[in-house]
Amino acid sequence: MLVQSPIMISDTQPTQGRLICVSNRLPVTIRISPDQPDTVIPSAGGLVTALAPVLRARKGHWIGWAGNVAADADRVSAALVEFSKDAGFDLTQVILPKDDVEGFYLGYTNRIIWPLFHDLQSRCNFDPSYWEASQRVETTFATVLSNLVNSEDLIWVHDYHLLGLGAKLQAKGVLNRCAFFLHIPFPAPDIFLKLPWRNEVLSELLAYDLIGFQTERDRRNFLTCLDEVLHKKSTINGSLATVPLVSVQHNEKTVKVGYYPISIDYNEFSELAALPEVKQRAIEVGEAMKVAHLVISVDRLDYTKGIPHRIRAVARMLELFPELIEQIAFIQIVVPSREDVTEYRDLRAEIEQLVTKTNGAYAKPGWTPVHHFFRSITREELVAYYAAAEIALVTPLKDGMNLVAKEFCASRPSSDGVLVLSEFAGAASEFFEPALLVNPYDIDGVARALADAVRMPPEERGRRMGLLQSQIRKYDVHHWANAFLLDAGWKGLSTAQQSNGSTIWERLRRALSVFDA
Ligand code: ADQ
Repeated sequence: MLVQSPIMISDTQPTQGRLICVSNRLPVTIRISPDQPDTVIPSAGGLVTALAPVLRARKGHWIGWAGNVAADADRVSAALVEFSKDAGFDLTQVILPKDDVEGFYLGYTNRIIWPLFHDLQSRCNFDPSYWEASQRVETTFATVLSNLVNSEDLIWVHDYHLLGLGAKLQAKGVLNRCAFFLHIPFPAPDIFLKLPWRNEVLSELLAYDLIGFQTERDRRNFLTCLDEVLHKKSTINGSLATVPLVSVQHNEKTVKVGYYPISIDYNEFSELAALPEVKQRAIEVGEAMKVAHLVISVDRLDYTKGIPHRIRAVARMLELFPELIEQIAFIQIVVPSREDVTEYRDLRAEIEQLVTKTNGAYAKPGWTPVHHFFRSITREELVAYYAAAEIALVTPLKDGMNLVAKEFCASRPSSDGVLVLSEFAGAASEFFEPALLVNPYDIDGVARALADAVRMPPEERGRRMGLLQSQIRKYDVHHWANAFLLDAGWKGLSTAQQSNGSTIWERLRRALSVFDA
């Protein structure tokens, strides 16, 4: 369900076009079946929660591929029109031929950009046909957009699938204000330089008016690559780390480059955690586990999330700290993802083997150390698990942000609990003081951090969790959307939203990581 947000829209909105969001996938899934009515299932992620009210207020538009085969295009369009009436904004599908879906989605995005941008270049396959498919798909997106934008509309492109869309739009004569946000990390130059199309990708990115990254580190990597590959320098006054927005001159225009750590709808999670049925479910989960210390991890099935490393660390903890045997249990919840990609099927098998091996070595009658669920669960159930656990183990090998770290903190029934966090998650740039930071490749280090989390005195846990919660409550997903839209020159924000988008000083303070509890 699309969730109404508390964002207020100003009564006196300046004249301005629509907000057009573009992402690879639409924020809905359409089930087409021969003998049942077609159904539209909205995604319930933070991005939709943040953007839906802004889109609704401006009769906005969301453009993307629906995930269906081209033959179902007419039925998909009809379902989207019907859905748009209730959603309050329009949705338009981009129809992609099967060959392009394979070359673009399975090839370009899954075998080139995703692994490369997560520092896993050995998993890349730089097949030129994948790049060619990406160019065709971006051009198809640009054609759809060029047929529906008005000159005053702001176009906001999301994520690594569509790095070059801004340039394809320009080539079609679409001269609208156009902004881009990268949800995943941007790699350091020695990794990015492996990309055979590095010049093209960087030049095409400069077609956007605003480019947003998750963290200052990602932006620094991008600016260094620009300098090394295209010999383009940014204009900054002061130290890069403390300047929220820098400029790059390109083709007589100014491109703004900023960083905007994405977040969650804090209130949605904390309110769910306060529901009597969710509290009851959390108690049931806790009682069923029959241990003093419950540890939780929640991930999409992905090799960047470090799930095998993490299970090895749990096994190592039991080896190094045998006093924790029968005292601690670890729940790993994995949501199936990209099951059409071989690597993901192999990863699932590897995880299942490691779980079996660990349980085989340590389980005792009435106690199992590792519980592994391979399925998607409802938001309520997820919050109940977060609330039941004492420690969250969030150890991706690399991650743009990692929303699970924030969801765990927002779902705590009180200011208690410990976040053990990978230093390679974007969230670590915000939480390096109150979280226990670990190197996910350091199995002994993660094992010791878990034992430290168990032994941490209650006052210390309360202090740290209090800091985490106040930070996430203040800089929620609405703050993220407002800050980005403000820098993108979007005039449809109310005064309250603009100040929620934060002043330069507030963002500076945040960049310097001064926490206020
Ligand atoms: P993801 O790689 O998908 O996102 P993440 O930020 O952790 O990673 O978000 C995963 C989402 O899936 C969370 O909201 C979580 O609750 C949900 N989820 C996971 N397992 C689930 C399960 N079994 N059942 C139900 N829900 C489950 C990309 C980037 C991240 C970045 C986000 C947002 O890779 O780095 O934080 O985009 O920008």
